[in-house]
Amino acid sequence: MSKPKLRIGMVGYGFMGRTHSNAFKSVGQFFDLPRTPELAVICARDEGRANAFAERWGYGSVETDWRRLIERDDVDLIDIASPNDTHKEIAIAAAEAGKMVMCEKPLGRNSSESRAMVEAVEKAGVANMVWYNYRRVPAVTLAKQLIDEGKLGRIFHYRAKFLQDWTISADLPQGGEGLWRLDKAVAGSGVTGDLLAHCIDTAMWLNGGIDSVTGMTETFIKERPHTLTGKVEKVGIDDACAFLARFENGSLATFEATRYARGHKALYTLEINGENASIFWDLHDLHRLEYFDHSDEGRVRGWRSVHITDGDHPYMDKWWVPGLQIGYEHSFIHQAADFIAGLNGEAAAPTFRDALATDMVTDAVLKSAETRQWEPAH
Ligand code: SOE
Repeated sequence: MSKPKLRIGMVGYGFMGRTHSNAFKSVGQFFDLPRTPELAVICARDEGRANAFAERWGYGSVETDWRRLIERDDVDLIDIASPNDTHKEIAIAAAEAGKMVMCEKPLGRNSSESRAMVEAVEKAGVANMVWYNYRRVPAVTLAKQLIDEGKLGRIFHYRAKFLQDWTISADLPQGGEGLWRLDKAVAGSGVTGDLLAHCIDTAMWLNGGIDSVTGMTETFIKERPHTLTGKVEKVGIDDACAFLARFENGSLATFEATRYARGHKALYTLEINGENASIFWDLHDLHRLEYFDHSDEGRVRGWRSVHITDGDHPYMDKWWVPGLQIGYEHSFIHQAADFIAGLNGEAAAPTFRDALATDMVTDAVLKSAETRQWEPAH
């Protein structure tokens, strides 16, 4: 008997529209799922480009107005991969129309937007999820398993950073396609919502809730031409942010993100130090987990670099043969797989409510950068 379809209505065809489309297109080839995803509709304002995207990825049809997309009864799931200022309105309308909703991170531009989105999906009782994809890099999922099994023992330290260098040029404009992340009105914030949100999502998944934070931010380039208005305008986003955090389990943390770390493109690293063991992971080497186990025999004790390619590593039995690694795009495929599997059982995380918790931490970090005080993070 053929499985029921899961008809996807994708909003947005940028970088994230591509990662999400690829996930839904590939997932059924590798995972046994209760429903078969179908790329039903791509929705974007530019009809010509939307048609070209539909042709390339195999979408059945095109809409240029997301309201029309939501009205369609041949779509089950609305996936929001458009800029941050569109998330709230689309997600709430989709939930009210009874659609499942997936949303690119961060959920809202701030926690009050996110809270309204949480209320809408919970009131409607529709399945929902936010694309914090790094949880589903197999090495990171393995870190979660090791921590949950108690292998690290009591955790003392969590350390994360996400470094980039793509906005150093003062000539780079803000706003418009590809550059909306520099426009506060669209993005909500700079590196705090864009990069630290990833670090915080992973951190709270691995190490539990964050109690309080104190942070500092800087905007190195104060004015930039705006692509849409043509005028030189004040830059409202944070170019760099560093913060300290106390977790509810008593561990201490440092977090840093910047787009001004010359030479680094997407250096997301995390390190966790426990009583019995430590873990280190680096996105630039994402198929490895560095692991130090203090219970090893002293003469051979040291950091091991575990190549995460074996069938007993998370997700890896679905891919190739031991020794052959996978990459960035697979984290989205795993997320799509878990979402679809969760439709027939326990809902997969992070839900909108989980992502609201992340936005509450980013709000607290930005607030503390202004107040110069410690701020509660929940
Ligand atoms: C920014 O450059 C960005 O694309 C983020 O928006 C993504 O969420 C991150 O995964 C990679 O960097």
